[in-house]
Amino acid sequence: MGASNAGKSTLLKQCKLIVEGGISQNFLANTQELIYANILRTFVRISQVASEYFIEFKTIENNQYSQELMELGYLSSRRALELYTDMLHEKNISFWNDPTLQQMLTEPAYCIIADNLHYFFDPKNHERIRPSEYVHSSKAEMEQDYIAVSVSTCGTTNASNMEFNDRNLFIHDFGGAQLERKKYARVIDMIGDVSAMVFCLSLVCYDRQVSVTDDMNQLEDAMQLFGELLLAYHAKPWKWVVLLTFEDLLEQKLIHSPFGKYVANYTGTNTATSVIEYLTETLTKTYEKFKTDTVLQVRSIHLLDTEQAKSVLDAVL
Ligand SMILES: Nc1nc2c(ncn2[C@@H]2O[C@H](COP(=O)(O)OP(=O)(O)OP(=O)(O)O)[C@@H](O)[C@H]2O)c(=O)[nH]1
Ligand SMILES: [Mg+2]
Repeated sequence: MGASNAGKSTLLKQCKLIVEGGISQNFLANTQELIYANILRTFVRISQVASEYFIEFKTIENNQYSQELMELGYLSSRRALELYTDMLHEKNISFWNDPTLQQMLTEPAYCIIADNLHYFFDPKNHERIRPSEYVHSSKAEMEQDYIAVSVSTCGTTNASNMEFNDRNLFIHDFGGAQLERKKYARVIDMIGDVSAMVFCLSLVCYDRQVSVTDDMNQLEDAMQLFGELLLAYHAKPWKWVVLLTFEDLLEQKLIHSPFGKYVANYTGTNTATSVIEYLTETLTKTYEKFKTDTVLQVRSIHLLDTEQAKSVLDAVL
């Protein structure tokens, strides 16, 4: 469980990859269109924000491209695949590298989440994902792409019959959006026996508001959700684990978005170690208000790294 964009579905996908030793072709089949849909939808959103705030990109070409993007409006992933050509990919690389776009990503007020685009436009990947090259990707590369694409979860999705260390795993991945949370109590009642609750909390959400229309801070919202879950379920014999996700992006983010600017009572230094320590302490204090018989496990993680996800599975089981 956890708030939106905290990495819950990513963890579930990593579990599948680890436990089943690979991702089946069925699941991989949609990955390419989802990559293009993730890129284009994010770029449409960036273009809309730029237009709203009268922001100019650095080159005439990128300004023109931004206008074209706005004309696309909402895109299904199938449509994104149809539209996406090698030439469009070139435009996208240039758009991604525009200093104005990069600056916009660091501006919390714009509410733009483009975390997985760092992966797709990484020099290791950006040539490989162009349409004419994609077929040459290895299965391992496609599996990593499958892990990195983003699809917001509606309701819960279940992954059943995963055999791990001779145990049958049944993992429930909950949607983190506010609307989805209303369904939690009913679904948890239906699940019955639960052995562990893994709560994902994004380390890079601290400077974002929940949505354009809700100015609540995302970290505050996630902490509140954690408290509410403990209040409702502390009597259950579950093992509680918190994963502080996006560890790979925290250090870089702190440079332009100091943690203390968004978290009023924070007195630590502006370093990843100190922020992780602070969050661990705060979560532990909340946990200890409700549970004193067990210790809360908190660990920071880069969830796109399969080896790190493996260590979580070992800890939870
Ligand atoms: N760089 C980086 N990206 C991550 C990490 N964890 C998740 N992501 C990316 O973040 C995006 C959102 O992750 P999801 O797992 O879909 O988030 P979720 O918690 O399931 O969100 P909802 O379904 O909306 O509740 C995906 O594109 C992931 O690839 C991480 O540790 N580092
Ligand atoms: Mg999800």
